[in-house]
Amino acid sequence: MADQKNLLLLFDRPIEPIFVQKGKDEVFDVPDKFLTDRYRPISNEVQSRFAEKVEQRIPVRAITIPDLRVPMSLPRDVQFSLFIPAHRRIAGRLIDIFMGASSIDDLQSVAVYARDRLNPYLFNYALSVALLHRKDTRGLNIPPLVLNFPDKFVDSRIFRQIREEVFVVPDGSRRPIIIPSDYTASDLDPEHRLWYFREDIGVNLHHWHWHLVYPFEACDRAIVDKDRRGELFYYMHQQILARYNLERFSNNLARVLRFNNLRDPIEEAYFPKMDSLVASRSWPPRFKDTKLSDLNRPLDQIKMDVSDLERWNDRILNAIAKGFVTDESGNQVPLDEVRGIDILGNLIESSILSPNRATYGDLHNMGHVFISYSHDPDHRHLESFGVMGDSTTAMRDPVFYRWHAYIDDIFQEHKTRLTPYTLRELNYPGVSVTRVQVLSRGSRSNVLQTYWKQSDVDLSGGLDFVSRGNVFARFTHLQHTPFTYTININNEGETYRKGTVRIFLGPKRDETHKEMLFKDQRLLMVELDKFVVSLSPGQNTVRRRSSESSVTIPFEQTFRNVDKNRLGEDSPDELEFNFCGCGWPDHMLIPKGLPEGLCCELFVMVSNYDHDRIRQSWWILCKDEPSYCGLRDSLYPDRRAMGYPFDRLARSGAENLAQFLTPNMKVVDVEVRHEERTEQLDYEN
Ligand code: CUO
Repeated sequence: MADQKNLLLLFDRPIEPIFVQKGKDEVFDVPDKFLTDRYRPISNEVQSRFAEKVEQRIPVRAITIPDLRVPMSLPRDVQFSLFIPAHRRIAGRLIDIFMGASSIDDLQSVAVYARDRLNPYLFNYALSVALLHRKDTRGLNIPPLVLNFPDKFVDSRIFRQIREEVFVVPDGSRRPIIIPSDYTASDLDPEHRLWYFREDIGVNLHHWHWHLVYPFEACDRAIVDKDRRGELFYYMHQQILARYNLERFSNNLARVLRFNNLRDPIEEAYFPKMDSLVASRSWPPRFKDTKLSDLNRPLDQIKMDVSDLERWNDRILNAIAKGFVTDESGNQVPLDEVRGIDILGNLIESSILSPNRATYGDLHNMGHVFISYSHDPDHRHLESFGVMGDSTTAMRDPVFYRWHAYIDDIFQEHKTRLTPYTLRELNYPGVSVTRVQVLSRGSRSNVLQTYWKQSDVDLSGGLDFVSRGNVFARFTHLQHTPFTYTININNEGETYRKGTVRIFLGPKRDETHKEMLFKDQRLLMVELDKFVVSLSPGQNTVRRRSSESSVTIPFEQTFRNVDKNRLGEDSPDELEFNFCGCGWPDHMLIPKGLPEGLCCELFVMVSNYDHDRIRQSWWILCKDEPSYCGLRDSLYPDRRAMGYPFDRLARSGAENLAQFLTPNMKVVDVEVRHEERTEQLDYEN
């Protein structure tokens, strides 16, 4: 029987033919009839040439291959985008084919056959989704995309240097290639101050991974239909915005402006400076003040007007105002406190779970498409889409945040209509938080520190047609000093009680240095952690390390390599690694501070676990509750609305955070100080 781990080798060096050495020392024994027309006539020569030097040959059974005409209709050398409806349908068909293979053996055969015939991005996406959702491949770690498609993450200039290093210097003596840390614009562009957030490899990997775990379209509805996935779409993106806005404050920029008038020129320009290795073309830029135009791109089967977006928007807002959406059969589906946000998430994104795509359309996805084609709306220049057209690259562009601020605003239209939480709902009688402190190594209490750090990522799995061996790229990213929360909680009862500790960080003042009102601040509260505690009667001291956060995954997990950093094979840990593998990168947990300190408020709440608990049909082991990513095959592990207690407006009389507090909550002032230093790596490292 085929080893499921060999499937991961199919991701390796995506443009090199399938029979070329994969991984460290392995080669697929490809049946002759599986070879493409170019290589079949010379199969003996090419196969033996690459098989000679390797240790392990992987047998591939020659089975009857399902009909691949639909996936093959996408050329191999074009960009692939899930936002484009025609591409989604193609991907859905391919996912279906991979899901339908009756065994690992068959899946390997189909994938080996398909690999050199399909668009490499499409192949990577569909196989990743299938491996994440098949029962028999649950333990596999999908390699982070940067390892196989580094061209989607870094400055294209480094590839020439890498080729030289790999060609000239033997493996073992190679030096890491430095990725410039600040290369897409100059300081003339104020938006460029946020380069370290928008262009962070870990941030973009998080977004890629999230959309992999939560596809919005597949022929098999079960792949899409996950517990509260619409709400999670809203919440995860809302949190990205909150984080981005906090970063803007620490860069003396105002909150991001919604892109709500689709006829307005987009002031922000973006020049990605990346080349697609598959399409052999540069990612197109967007110039300042570009406007959206009606789209007519027959090749992508898109003919749509800006007014279509506006119409969908109006219908959605209308539904929110009325408090219900109308499904395809004409039934009214209420947008209530419990299900409303989830329905809206699926409707606005939109996913196939939308109650009525014909009426409410495909607003968020097509917004990405309109923006990403704004430079060539009728394809007269034969240009592909810009970075906004791909969830892997979209977060690099300042307009991503403007678009999502607009999308979030629609969600907030619904949220602000909900009845504010009452004192009774918020309080946990008999439980009070008496003191909160954070301590970071080498700092005063309640001071957090950020600085720059260099790290390496091995790009060898993404470099086609170069010699073997490792080749590292060295990049600079934000980092914070690890810290610990100490929370004193008083349980006035006489028995043990359980509580959910919810920790958020938000700005103390707005961009004009005014103290914030609750209605504004709640949108900027960044979730840092959420965990369950057992409280014995009397005083309890809870200590929690920042690295334990339910929001983040450690650096090694974000950048994990197929061969390295594996947990125990087939252990429950490994089974959940992929879901736990989806998470905000730990190095971006805390926003970059200011040299003089960015004034923030740290909010801690202990809510009654009896009201939060979800009864899972079976318990899955994940390091913690993954706040932004959910749990595989399980319910979201918190009954409360995502973002609770900041997801609604405050009760009347609570104008600011201090007035909002109940005894089971506490706020402390925290400063984030940024030190302008870079923790360098030695060349030997
Ligand atoms: Cu994640 Cu717009 O959804 O990019």
